Amino acid sequence: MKNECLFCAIVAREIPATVVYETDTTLAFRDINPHAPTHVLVVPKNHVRDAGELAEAGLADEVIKTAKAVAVAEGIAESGYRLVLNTGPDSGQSVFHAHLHLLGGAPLTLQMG
Ligand code: DGP
Repeated sequence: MKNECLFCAIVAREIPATVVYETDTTLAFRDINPHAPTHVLVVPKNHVRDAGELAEAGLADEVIKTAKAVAVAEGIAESGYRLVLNTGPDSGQSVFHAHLHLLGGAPLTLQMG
């Protein structure tokens, strides 16, 4: 893989992923280890490290709009869904290319930790 960043490599199609939606600036693909019937990651195509950098780059709106479009396409916009942006080590962020988790398709419980 040419890109050292895993999600940059997915954006560049250097490694496979199940892409469900794409815009000029964002890509949405299924999480490899789903925690809900629908578990999609929405990433900016440009590399930013975390939620703070995402906002500073002016990309947060576009990422959330893409998540909404995925929720509509997945048929969960009305039943509801959860959006999560893990940021930094204590959050459990494991891939340091900002990614918005979109979780839904069943009632979710809130687990801390
Ligand atoms: P986080 O803990 O917030 O950094 O979440 C990273 C997510 O990325 C985690 O839920 C699993 C997912 N993931 C890790 N490697 C891959 C991969 O190679 N492909 C896909 N589709 N998802 C991955």
